[in-house]
Formats: sequence, structure tokens, C-alpha cells
Amino acid sequence: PPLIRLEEYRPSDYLIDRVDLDIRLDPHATRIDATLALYPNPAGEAGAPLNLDGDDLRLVSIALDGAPLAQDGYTVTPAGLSLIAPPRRPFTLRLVTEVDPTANTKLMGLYRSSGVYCTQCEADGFRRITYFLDRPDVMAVYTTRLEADRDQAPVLLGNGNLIEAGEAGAGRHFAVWHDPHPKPAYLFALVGGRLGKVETRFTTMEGRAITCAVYVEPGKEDRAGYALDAVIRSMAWDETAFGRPYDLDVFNVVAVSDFNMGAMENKGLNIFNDKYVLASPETATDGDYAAIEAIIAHEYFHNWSGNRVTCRDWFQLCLKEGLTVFRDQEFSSDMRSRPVHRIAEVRSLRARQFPEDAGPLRHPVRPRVYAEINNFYTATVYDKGAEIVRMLRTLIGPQAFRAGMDRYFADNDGRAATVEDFLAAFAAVTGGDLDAFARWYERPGTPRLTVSGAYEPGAARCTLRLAQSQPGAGGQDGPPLVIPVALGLVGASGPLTGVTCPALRDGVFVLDRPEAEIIFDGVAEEPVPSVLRDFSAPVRLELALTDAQRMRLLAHDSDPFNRWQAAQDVALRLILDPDADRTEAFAQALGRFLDAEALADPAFAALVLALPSEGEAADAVPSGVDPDAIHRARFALRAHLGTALRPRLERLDAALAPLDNVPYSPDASAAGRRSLRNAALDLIAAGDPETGARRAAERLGSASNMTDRLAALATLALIPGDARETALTEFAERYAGEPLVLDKWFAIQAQIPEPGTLERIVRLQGHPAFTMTNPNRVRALIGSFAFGNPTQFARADGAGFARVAETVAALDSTNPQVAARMLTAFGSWRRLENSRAAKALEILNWIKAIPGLSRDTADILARTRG
Ligand code: DPP
Ligand code: ZN
Repeated sequence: PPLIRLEEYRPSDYLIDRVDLDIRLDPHATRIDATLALYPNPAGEAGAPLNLDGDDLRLVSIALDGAPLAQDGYTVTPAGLSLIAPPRRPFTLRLVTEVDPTANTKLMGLYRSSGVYCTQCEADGFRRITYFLDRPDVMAVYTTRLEADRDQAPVLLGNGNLIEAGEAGAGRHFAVWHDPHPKPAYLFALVGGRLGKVETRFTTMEGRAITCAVYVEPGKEDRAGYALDAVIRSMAWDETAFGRPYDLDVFNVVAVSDFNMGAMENKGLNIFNDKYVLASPETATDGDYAAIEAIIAHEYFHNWSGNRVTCRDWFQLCLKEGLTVFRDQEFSSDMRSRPVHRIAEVRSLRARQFPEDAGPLRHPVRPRVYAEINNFYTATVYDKGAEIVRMLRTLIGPQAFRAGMDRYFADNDGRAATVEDFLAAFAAVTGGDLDAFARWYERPGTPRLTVSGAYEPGAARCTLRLAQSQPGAGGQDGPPLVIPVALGLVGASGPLTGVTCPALRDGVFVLDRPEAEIIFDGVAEEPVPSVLRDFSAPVRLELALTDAQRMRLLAHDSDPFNRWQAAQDVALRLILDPDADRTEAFAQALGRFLDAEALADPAFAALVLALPSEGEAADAVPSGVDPDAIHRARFALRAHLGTALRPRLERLDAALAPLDNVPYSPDASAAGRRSLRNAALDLIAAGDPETGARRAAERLGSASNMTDRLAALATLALIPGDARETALTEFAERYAGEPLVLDKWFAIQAQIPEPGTLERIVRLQGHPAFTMTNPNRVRALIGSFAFGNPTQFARADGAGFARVAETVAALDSTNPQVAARMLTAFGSWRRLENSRAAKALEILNWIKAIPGLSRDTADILARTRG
């Protein structure tokens, strides 16, 4: 496929002022009557042909300034429509197109989800509705008239404000929506269908009264309340934290059940995967509630970071996504426990972004080239993009950061901006230059930070040497990155007093050279360095400490992140290099920790008990990964800890048992208590499967909410036997009418680390609730297997790879975006031991031989095979 390059960016030759749409919704023949007010762009090439993008459209008619256009005045290809000699002055183009929303299985453009008309236009779906300059730097004011059968679509929603509505005769009705804010086409949306809603009012800091509503499948209104509450909290937070008020009279969120991504920030009309809207204690877990809160906030925050200020081109995707992830992380941290949330962020970064950055799909946070932009909605663009914004705030401080954000919004409001525009705002308020810092956007791969220390008792001095490197990046290190390293020293019983270190500012050392040395004076005892506190930069830290030193950090560091990290580091070493004595010492240290503070901060304690995942362990192996060996070692460690900590775990379980008697609340502290209790059960089961199976089965029966029920089912799923199979069967019967709950059931089974899982997957693919046309179902069953079951996906016989490849092949022609996403599971194949790697390559070659692969899948495939 042809490559699109950042350095080839050129402004559009034409721009569009206004778009007037008249859309008659029909299941198979929806008519789109579009009038575009165009004009030559002074910054473009005068007299150039007008090339409008189009995809899968039927052109009904075309008129220029009111007169039908002769056949020789334009050409139509599968990729679009060209006007050979457009006027050299402003003109209008009226295009009538027809599309079949029911046949649209790609879920891009206009489609139907359970009978509801809806749209997804990012990145390039609008061209599947009408011919258009479908690029984010073409921004227009839209007025949209929607018409539909009142029976079929009593609710008609568009961007902006509702300005008119009424009868259209013959059982049809209409609504006209006007969005005064110029926007790129990717933010266009419409919804038409039978929907229930919950709504409330919010008054902005500017005094604007807003109606906020969440629309869901009729009958599920009682599951929409938490999302609506999250909308209101997001609005209030963005005013306080960033001074950003909402700017329309209505804000609507609509949940649909068939959606390729999580959600979409269309102006005034966010469309969501219903997984991230619907929640009740009986159907959603604490994790679901937290995700709903975060994603509602994320999409809402895009109203400023993405919509008011949008991206000049898709290479700048991180400009809106990295920044908005950072904003939603800050929101969640304020709503919940900041340290606990930070740990969750870093776990997810390490689980998804680090491996991506270490494999063939690696790319800079701002890519320079792409074949298919839909393949760049990645952990790197989103999560590493957020880490860059976080580092910027650490480097310049919170006050300058806020001033820079204000400056960014003020300077770029209504514009399509670039990463350079973003950095320029911060350079302007600080008077500094961010050129070296900007390398973070250009450099792929995870840098390594190596730290070593020396203590001189006589001089009461501690010296730390820091070095940065990026092995593998062409062999040679590029110019150094600017790395904020938060650090400090920890004494035998806590923080050291009287220590001075002029190199630190607010506990942060800025490493902007390949190497540096920092000196602490007044260090009265031999300290343990605590480095990269709060995970101040997305790097791999190499710091050789003994287990005892790490246990000192767990016990005494003032930084909660590094306390957790210390336990993780010990556990990871024990997985990679098992040792009975050190395991015993680790168990004792964990026991002391639990005794001292588990009940004071249960959420944190649960994270300390959670061992690094098999994926993380694989990521730490230099090469030749054997997933079975990692799995065995990790399970042996779990079993040992479960046995050694048993009395404490029982006490915790008993202490937390009264939870069963209080009504469910999704708040962070109640969720934290549940997470610790469930972590305790899981460890008990690891040490004593028989007791574990019994307890888990009991808890399944007695649980009053989905969090506890699902945790029990997950624990039971790891213990082969009749109890497990009975529990799985009963769960499926109980939730037969609940697709989102069955997704959890599919996912748990897909992750069972046993050879029988493959057969189970085949069986589940034939389950009546499973369908390849729903992305959530595919992700729950096949995605959980491919991304969450390392031993069975990478089975030595290649059968796991083959199953996923067959799904990719089957899905590619109907939904290439989801197919390509599933294929990224092969991203780490080269790191596997030789025989598994050979199987993976065989399967990749099998996919390559399939004729007519989509651009999405062909692109991932080509990059993955290398
Ligand atoms: N722009 C969307 C988001 O919020 C992606 N579909 O991430
Ligand atoms: Zn986003």
C-alpha cells in the first residue's frame, strides 16, 4: 500500500466554510444531500483540481452552483471524486449520495447497531457518507437535517444544538441540528433510533445552562446513571483544573453495542461502545465503573483538547490523544487514589506500550509515515503520548504547566495544530527552549536508565551515577533525551534528615546528557536510592539492589509508587530466577507489610500482592522467551506465597467480610477493600487449590455484586475440575440475556492457561451468544486468548497462532479494523524461542498468501513479519 509521509504534508488546495446536510435515514438506501460551500485556499495551489475523498458511495447527482455538472466535468473512482477545473472563486457543490447502513459491517461511516443508526467518522469515515475533503485541517460549520420514520427512529441526534424539529409526513419526522463551532469531518456524528435516556442539567462557570443526557437501549436507563454522573463531574473538573467550560447547550452521550473502539468525541454527541456506559452492581465490576468514569472524562475532555483545538494532520494524533489521556488520568487520580491510579497507569503502559515499543510495530509517538492511520491508535500514541505531557509538567512545574496549557488553548482555539504549536506555548510561558525535550516525540523505543550508587561513610556522602542509553536503535544512541528523574535516599527506618543535594529541584534531577553524577552530602548512614519515583519517565530502570534493599524501600520509602515497584522487582526476579530462600524472605517481608498496613490502604495492598504478569516477565527476558517456563515459575511463586501468607490472608478475608453486608458502592475505597479481599482469596487458592475452589464456589453463590462474583469465577477458572465447569455453566445461564456479562465469561475462559483451552475456544465460537459481527464479542473471546493467554496462544504446536490467524482471515473482509487489531497479537513473535517463532512465521506467511487482504491487515502483517 502507498505510504503517507509527514514531510509531504501540504495545505489543502480548497477549504470548506459550511456544510449543509439533509439526510433521509433508511435501512438500505439512506440519501445524503450535501451542499458544500467551497473556496480556493490562498495557501494552496491556484487552479488545482478538486479531489474529494469517497469510499463505498453511490453518487446520485452532482451540481455546481445550482447547475447539474456535465459528465466530462468530473471523474469518479473507488477512492473519490475529482473536479477537473473547479472555479477560481468561492462556489457551492451539491452532492447527493446513497449508502446502505445495514450492509456496513466495517462500522466506519454510517451504520446500524441493533437497529440504531449511528456513525463513526474518525479517522476517515466521513468519506463513506459523502464526497469530502476528509482531512482534519479542513474545518467547517455544519447544519444537519435528519429525517426518519418516527417508529424506527423516534430519537434523532446531531452535533451542536437542536434548532428545529417536526413532522415530515407519512409517519416520518425530522430534526435540524446546527453546530456553530467549525470542525473537521472526523467529528461529525448522527444517531437515529429507539433509545431511552437519563438527563440532568449543569451550569457552566460562564453561566451557560446545559442539558446533559445519556442515551441507551430502552429498558437499560437504570444502568446509565453512573455515566451521566461522570459527565457532570468531568465538566466541573475541567473548569477547575484547566479553566475549560463547555460550549454548547446540550451534551449527549449515546451507547451502541457494535463499536470498533472505546468511544468517540464527536462534537456535542459522543458515541460510546456500550461497554463503557452501562453499569449496574449486578452487571459491572469495579474495574468497569472506573473505566466508564475514565472514558466519559476522556471523550468529554476532547471537547477542548481535540475539538476546539484539533490536529493539522493525522501524524499529530498524539497532540489530542496523549494530552487527553494525560487529562483523564489526572481526573481519575483526583476522583480516586492518586498513587493507586499511577500504579495502574504504569502497569498498563508496561503491559501494552513497552512490548509494542520493543517489537516490529514500534513507532515514534509522532509517526513520520503510515500506510493506514487506523493502525496508529496505539498504546504508544496514547499512553506514551500521555507520559510525555506528564514529563513536561514535571520539568516545568505545575504552575508553568497550567499557564502553558492556557496559552496553548488561547493561541490555537479554532485551529488545526501541531506538536510544535503545543511545545511553543510552553516555551513561550517559560522562556525556555524545548527542542531537546521534543526528541521524545520522534524517538521510538524505550530508553534505558542505568543508575549505580556509592557510599562513603567517612565523608557522609553518597554519589549516584546516571546514564541513559537506547540499545537497538540502529546500534548507536541518538542525541540524549531530557529525562526527569525523581529520586531520593531512604534510610534503614525511613527518610534521612540533613541530606543536601543541590542537583535536585523538588526531588527531581533532569538528566539531559548521556551521563551524570549527583552527590548527596550529610548522609549519616548507608542509604538505598529510590529512583524514578512516581515513574517520572517512561524508561526501563536498571538499578542493582539486593532483595533486602528493595524490601527496605517497600517498608520505608516515602514514594508509594517505588514501594510497590520494589515488591514487583523482587517478585520479577523470583519468577525469572526462582530461589527458595529468597522466596521465603520475600514472603516474610510481604507478611510484615500486610500486618502493618493492608487494612489502612487495601487498594494499595492488593497491588503489592499482585505479581508481575507473565507478559511482563516475558518482556524482561532478553530473548528466546519460553512462555511455559515463565508460567510455571510464576504459578509456583504464587503458590508459595499463598501458603506462606495463609494465616494473614485468612485474617484479611475475615476483617473484610463485613463488606458483604453493606450495599454496593463503586467508590474507590469500597472497591479497594473488595480488591484486597479478592486478591487474598486468589492467593489462598494458589497455595491450596482445594480450599480455594470451595471458597470461590461459595463466594460465587453469596456475592452481592459482579465484582466479587467475577473475581471468584476467575479464581475458580484456574483450578481444573467439576466445580469450575459447573460454575461456568451456571454463570452463563444466569446471564444469558446480558451480552456484556457474557463477554466477561468468554474472556475468563479464553485465558485459562491449559491445553484444553483451544478446544474450549472452538466450542465457544459456536455459542449462541458469540458472533463475529460484534467487536466486543471478538475481543472478549479471541482478543483475550491472543493477548491474555501467553502459554496457549503461543502453544509449541502453533495451534493457538493458527486459531487467531483464522479469525483474522474470517474477519478481514467484514471488519478490517478489528481484524488488524487482533493481528497485532503477533507483535512479539520474534522474541519467542526458536521453534515457537518459526511456527508464528509460518502462520504469518499463511495470512500473507490470502488474496485481497485489507489495507489495515496487510499493513500490520507487513510490519510484523519485518
Ligand atoms: N478519538 C477516539 C478516542 O477518544 C478514538 N476513537 O480515543
Ligand atoms: Zn481520545
